[in-house]
Amino acid sequence: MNFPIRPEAASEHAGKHDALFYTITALTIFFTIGVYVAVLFLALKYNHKNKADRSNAPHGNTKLEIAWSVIPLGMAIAIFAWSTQQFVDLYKVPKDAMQVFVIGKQWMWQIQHTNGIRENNELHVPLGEPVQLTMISQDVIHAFYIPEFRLQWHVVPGRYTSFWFTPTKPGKFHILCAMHCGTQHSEMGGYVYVLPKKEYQEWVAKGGNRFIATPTSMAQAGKQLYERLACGTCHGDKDNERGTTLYGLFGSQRKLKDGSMVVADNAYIRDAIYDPYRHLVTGYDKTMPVYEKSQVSEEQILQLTEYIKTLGQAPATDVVASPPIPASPTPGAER
Ligand code: HEC
Ligand SMILES: [Cu+2]
Repeated sequence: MNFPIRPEAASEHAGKHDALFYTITALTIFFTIGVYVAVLFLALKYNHKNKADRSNAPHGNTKLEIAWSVIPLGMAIAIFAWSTQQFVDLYKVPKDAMQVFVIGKQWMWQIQHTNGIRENNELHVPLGEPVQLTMISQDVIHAFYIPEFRLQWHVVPGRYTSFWFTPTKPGKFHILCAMHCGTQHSEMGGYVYVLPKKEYQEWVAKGGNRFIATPTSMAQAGKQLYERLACGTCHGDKDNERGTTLYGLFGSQRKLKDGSMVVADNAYIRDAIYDPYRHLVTGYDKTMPVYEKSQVSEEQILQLTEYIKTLGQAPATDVVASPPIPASPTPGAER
């Protein structure tokens, strides 16, 4: 029987989400029917025209009252625990999740893969592999919504948001914007294409939709930008008086001037470029230039970040100013 109450379920999360949804719905229907049947039955039975036996009416029943308090309470707590667990799962991103970046703007979704492939309003992903989206908006608040995956997340200006999924069915699924974002909000959508692994690799090999056989990877694009903007005049192999070294920066703990510690993640690096004085590194002053969005776009920030991620340890000798970038890994291919 095909009676679609909800869209097709096409991600690992969707199956779990549906189980919760149907359980809550079934419980609600069960109790609603139970209550209404009882109301109707009693209303008819004790209608004033009926000669029902009204002697010995019960006054209070402690056991019954405890039961109808404790059982629903237990059920509510169980549903709370179950849904909390699903919510927490959304924050447990698998370590090997493929990284994809999404920029929302009025009125389209720009998608960038680490290997340099770009798509607009389309997202190609391999079947059965975890994918993490890191998203930001260039203008107003949007929300990235894939109904078949049962996932929706806000995409806001000024900060990254993120969610992940594992597609469980090949096919074409909707991408919608779920936040009213202006005149053409309703047209801000597209499709996720879930391809079996081999087809996905072929898609990557032919350079995505635009047939660019060797797209410049995000890290390579970031490196070119880093050189063009001369970030290296201050950031070298070691901390120096002009700036800190960016080697080994990503994921490390940074000690700030105000004494606090933060982890250098995507957001930290974005701030460091757009709003550097918000968190000055201890020992440094307000000397890093503030870059405007007209100089470095959100997309370029992501590319610079990908480049900085490739900067592992500083080279042993200080001859090499900027290290060669390893050939861009094909997402999905290394597994
Ligand atoms: C005029 C020198 C100068 C230039 C040019 C410069 N920076 Fe900086 N940068 C600094 C200084 C000084 C700091 C440390 C103080 C601070 O946190 O702002 C810093 C901090 C940073 C940090 C945080 C590093 C840490 O150790 O936690 C990042 C990331 C960064 N810069 C990236 C860049 C990028 C990318 C560029 C090029 C677009 C750039 N910088 C250009 C001087 C510079
Ligand atoms: Cu939108």
